[in-house]
Amino acid sequence: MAIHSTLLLAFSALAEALTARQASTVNVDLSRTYQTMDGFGICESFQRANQMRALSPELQRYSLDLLFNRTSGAGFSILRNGIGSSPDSRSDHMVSIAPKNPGGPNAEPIYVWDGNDNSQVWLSLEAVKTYGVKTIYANAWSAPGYMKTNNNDANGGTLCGVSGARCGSGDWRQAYANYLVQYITFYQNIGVDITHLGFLNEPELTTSYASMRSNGQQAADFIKVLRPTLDRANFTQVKVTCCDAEGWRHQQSMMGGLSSVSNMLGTITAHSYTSQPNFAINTPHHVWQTEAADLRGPWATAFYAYNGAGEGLNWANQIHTAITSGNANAYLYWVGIQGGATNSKLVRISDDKRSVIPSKRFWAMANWSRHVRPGAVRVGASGGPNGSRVSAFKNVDGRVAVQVIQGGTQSGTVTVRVPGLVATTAEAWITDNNHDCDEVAVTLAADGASASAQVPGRSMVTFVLVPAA
Ligand SMILES: *C1O[C@H](CO)[C@@H](O)[C@H](O)[C@H]1NC(C)=O
Ligand SMILES: *[C@@H]1O[C@H](CO)[C@@H](O)[C@H](O)[C@H]1NC(C)=O
Ligand SMILES: *[C@@H]1O[C@H](CO)[C@@H](O)[C@H](O)[C@H]1NC(C)=O
Ligand SMILES: *[C@@H]1O[C@H](CO)[C@@H](O)[C@H](O)[C@H]1NC(C)=O
Repeated sequence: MAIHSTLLLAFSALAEALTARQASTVNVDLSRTYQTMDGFGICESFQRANQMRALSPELQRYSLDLLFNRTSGAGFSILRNGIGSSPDSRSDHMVSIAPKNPGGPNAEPIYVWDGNDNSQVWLSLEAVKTYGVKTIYANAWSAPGYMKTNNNDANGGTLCGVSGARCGSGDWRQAYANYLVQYITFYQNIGVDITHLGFLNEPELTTSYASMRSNGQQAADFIKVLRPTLDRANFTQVKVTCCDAEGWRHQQSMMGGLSSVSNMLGTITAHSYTSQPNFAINTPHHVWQTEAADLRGPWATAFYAYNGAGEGLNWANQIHTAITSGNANAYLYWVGIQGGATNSKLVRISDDKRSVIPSKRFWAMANWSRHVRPGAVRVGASGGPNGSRVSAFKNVDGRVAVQVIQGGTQSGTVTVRVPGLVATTAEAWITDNNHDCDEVAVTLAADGASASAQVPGRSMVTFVLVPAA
């Protein structure tokens, strides 16, 4: 009996070993094209950029490299900044550029620009000037309190003047549009071009911090004023975003109300908290997943332990879903770098502020961001090892990047085939429990149309096939 079960165990271990090492092929179809990517990014609003800036010069540079460097970090291509609405800078408040009510919507506004904007000016200048980031998304969580029905930039309330929001002080839509244009003018003056402008954040939610309610129709009522105001100020290239809803489904529900201003809209934006980006929002515009995070923590650094909410493999898969099922053109995590014990950020500043610790979530996202550059077109990809998910992109420079996320335990040789491509070099990069975007051995076939590398279980491997220049 004892011998029998030992034999059985040995046999099943052998069978597992046999199935666990299998060769497989990923077939890439360059003629099947999907969305064009705008990039990957993070946010350092609510004074998080101040935390980065307070680090020692060495850690500051290390942090900036982690976020924006394409060879040593994630090479993020989108920075989302917060446009302040608060009357003060207490706690983590973002102070408004017009903190005082000038007396009414038609009174001359009293702008106060400190040139710092909670260190977001510093961060934006580094991103743009040092690392060549081209996409800066400025996003307001609320209008200043005096422009709203509740006379407070926090606790919900609605912009005075949109449907169903009448205020004794009048219609503040034009004043709010002027205010947003003034904010991006301050940035233009220091050499930072804001490319995307949002005026709402999670508008279905009332919170104790900056928040403003809006439905789709009310958002349209404001966009009708904002778009021409931007155009008159020569900001014709700046794209108006809407609406950073808390979940993908809620954003879909706002699309009907926005239909009358579709030609004034630039980019549709939504978060992943109350519903996942696992279907395509019905719109002709680009769609960005602008905020996702495991908000509860506790701080996790593993790529794979038990598929916990903060683990790298989990996030590699979430990004895959947003891009391949949600048709997202961009993917942003909530915070890039800050202190504290939750997974609301990708990289943690230690409590003694003497170290900066990237999680595997960070490296998983780096895997996407480094190789899927702005302008890359998603192309057909199928096959791959059992248990894996695959995707492929053709970059503007001709490089083909193929992601193999092996969520299962099977290990083996994976061959990526790209008929029609003649690559002269190939690279492969692995992220797993033991690697952070490390280069692995890869074999390029003589015809330049396929490359092979080992893909271990519970890993993400990115293949890059580089055609002749
Ligand atoms: C993804 O990140 C990991 C680090 O965790 C790294 O080893 C791997 O090479 C990266 N993959 C790509 C495609 O960059
Ligand atoms: C990015 O990192 C590499 C490697 O550490 C370094 O050589 C390069 O100067 C960095 N790039 C920038 C723009 O700082
Ligand atoms: C916008 O550009 C036009 C043409 O270059 C110029 O005449 C006008 O003064 C500009 N307006 C503003 C507000 O900068
Ligand atoms: C794929 O993996 C699943 C479990 O992960 C297993 O049940 C199935 O037999 C495997 N298929 C092949 C073809 O290996």
